[in-house]
Amino acid sequence: MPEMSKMKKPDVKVVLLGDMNVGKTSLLHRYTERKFKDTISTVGGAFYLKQWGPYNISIWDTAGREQFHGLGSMYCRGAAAVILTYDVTNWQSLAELEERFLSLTDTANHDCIYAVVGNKADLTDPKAQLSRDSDVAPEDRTECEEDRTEPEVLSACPTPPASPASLSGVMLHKQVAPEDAAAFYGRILRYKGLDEKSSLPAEKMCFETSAKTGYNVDALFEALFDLVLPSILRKRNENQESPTVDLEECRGTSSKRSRTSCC
Ligand SMILES: Nc1nc2c(ncn2[C@@H]2O[C@H](COP(=O)(O)OP(=O)(O)OP(=O)(O)O)[C@@H](O)[C@H]2O)c(=O)[nH]1
Ligand SMILES: [Mg+2]
Repeated sequence: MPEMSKMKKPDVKVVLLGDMNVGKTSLLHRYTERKFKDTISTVGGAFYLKQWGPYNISIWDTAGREQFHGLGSMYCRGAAAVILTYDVTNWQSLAELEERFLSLTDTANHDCIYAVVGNKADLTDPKAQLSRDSDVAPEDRTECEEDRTEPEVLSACPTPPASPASLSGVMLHKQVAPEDAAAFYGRILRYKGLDEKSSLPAEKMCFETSAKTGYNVDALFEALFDLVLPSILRKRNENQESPTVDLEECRGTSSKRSRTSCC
């Protein structure tokens, strides 16, 4: 984890939430490092600071394991966007979002934006096996191209433990349909007491991604960053509008305060 004291202050916070093994860390690696690499189950949480134009966005990766559940609401405190992540091959991972994770977002900003993201789409959807990243790292691009054209070469590639099906070219059954994700998004809005008509629509806020191939990963993060811009600008305005401190006056006030507080 980078050392906060040496870093610029984040303007806004985006949090990845979801059950263990859905691919939260892999999504963050894919976006920030342009790579799909081996992961170990996250302990606690970690963040990455993304420079987005003149703004600094902290992206928080959280642990999905039950034992770290209590930390989730702490990580969501003050979040401008939450990415509720599930695995398209695992129905239970969507159910868990509703049962265990949604309530953790109670500490997020009142105008927090919610994205519902079905990861591992490469396992169920041939189009997600093709990378959509314009700037996938060259070593990864070779791997993706091999995926598509030379399946026999793949046995020589390192096999991520949770994705043998995609490597063998066999598609898995998709357990969560886009309509299920959209229905869940509708329930998030109701849980938050938001009016569906004046909120961002499900078609804009539900994504299917593949951290493995990069499919839709940039689109997800960039759409969210665009949507949190108003939050950033408002926060910056609030900071600018806060009155400058007159030290003399301040001294006067503090001495007055100390007098009043003195018995
Ligand atoms: N096929 C495929 N496998 C993936 C994808 N994303 C992640 N995986 C695999 O799924 C497993 C879990 O990925 P992680 O990124 O560690 O999952 P996580 O959600 O961070 O899990 P926790 O840290 O325990 O909460 C790993 O074996 C990954 O290689 C994906 O898009 N496609
Ligand atoms: Mg993780």
